[in-house]
Amino acid sequence: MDVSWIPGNADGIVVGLAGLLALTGAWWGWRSRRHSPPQDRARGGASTTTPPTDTSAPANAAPDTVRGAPPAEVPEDPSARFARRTSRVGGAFGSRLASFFGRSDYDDSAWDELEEALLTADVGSTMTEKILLAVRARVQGGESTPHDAVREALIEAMDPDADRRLNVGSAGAGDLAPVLMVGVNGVGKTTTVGKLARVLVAEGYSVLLGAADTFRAAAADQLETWGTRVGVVTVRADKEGADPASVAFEAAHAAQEQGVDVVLVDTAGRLQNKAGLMDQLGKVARVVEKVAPVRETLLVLDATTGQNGLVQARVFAEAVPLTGVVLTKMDGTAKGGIVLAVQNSLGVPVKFVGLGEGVDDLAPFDVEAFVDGLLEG
Ligand SMILES: Nc1nc2c(ncn2[C@@H]2O[C@H](COP(=O)(O)OP(=O)(O)O)[C@@H](O)[C@H]2O)c(=O)[nH]1
Ligand SMILES: [Mg+2]
Repeated sequence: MDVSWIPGNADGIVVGLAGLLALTGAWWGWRSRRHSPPQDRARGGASTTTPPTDTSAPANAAPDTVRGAPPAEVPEDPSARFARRTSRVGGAFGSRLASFFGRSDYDDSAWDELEEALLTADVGSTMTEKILLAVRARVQGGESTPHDAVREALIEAMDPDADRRLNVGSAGAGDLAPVLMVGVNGVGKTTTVGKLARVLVAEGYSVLLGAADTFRAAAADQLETWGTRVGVVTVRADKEGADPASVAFEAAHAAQEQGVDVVLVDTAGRLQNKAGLMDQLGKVARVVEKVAPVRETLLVLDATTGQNGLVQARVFAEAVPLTGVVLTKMDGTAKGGIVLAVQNSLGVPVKFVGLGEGVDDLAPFDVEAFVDGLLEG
């Protein structure tokens, strides 16, 4: 999938969505005549929500929504999202840097100022050291201005050549790509599943959600509400405390049977200890693999937790092989430097950033745009 965001301009999206609506309606109509109801297919305590042709509104949905119906709203224009992104991530870091750039003399106190700005932004000590060395060499060697030197050093430190595309194949190919969303409780996994489903649907992918956080019924309700909002089916357990792995399997299995492109599996983060975490996530991944190879395991991290989030991140990285990071709540922190620390520590790229609680508040991570946002403050 190309994560250069939703292609085309707003007009194109409107026309595209109208076409998609018509096609999806026809396809589901054909499917529902051809297949047994999803409840009949569900096994092991998991059930599938009513497909989009059912017009009965779920209890937890807004009154004007139809369960599983294609999205009624048109996604936000990518350029508007981009503007919000760059205006939200700079903040305090940007103003500290502005003071550094405005100096007339680049003596020791200048380098201390830059070091403090980087450390306060959660860049982490290792990366701060590297960036300082690179900036000093460029400025003292007369190669570039302090502004350009910092910009270049930040871009370099963010691994600009890393592949940040989501590995989910082509839209409409029906070659199932399972994506697991992992991370501790409250970081934004369920919200990210919803937003990501929205992006994929807008790009023409067929998507199914799996509610493998079975600790609380409310967790599955929350995911199902997102499914309704973005127009995709959710497979969930009938009861609280069901086996997360069996729900994950049911979701992948239903997606495979229905020729769906991507199954997004939401998992629980309420795990008492590392052994329990490894055991449960490992099991979820293994059962999904029985249906199709897991293409992405995305670790969701709350950017506002700063360096503490890195400790959690390492535990997850030991439990399952990660393929990317989603940094949420970047709208609520001036510590954008955490992106560098996370990548450096885990060795996997940040693929998306969360910029709010809204349906369009997920942006693909773009190194240059991000660094410019940081520098603008
Ligand atoms: N401001 C902000 N809030 C977010 C973002 N992502 C998630 N949240 C909020 O964080 C809270 C926890 O999210 P949830 O998806 O339930 O986390 P989970 O426990 O990991 O599934 C909810 O109130 C979300 O609305 C984000 O990017 N920005
Ligand atoms: Mg959740």
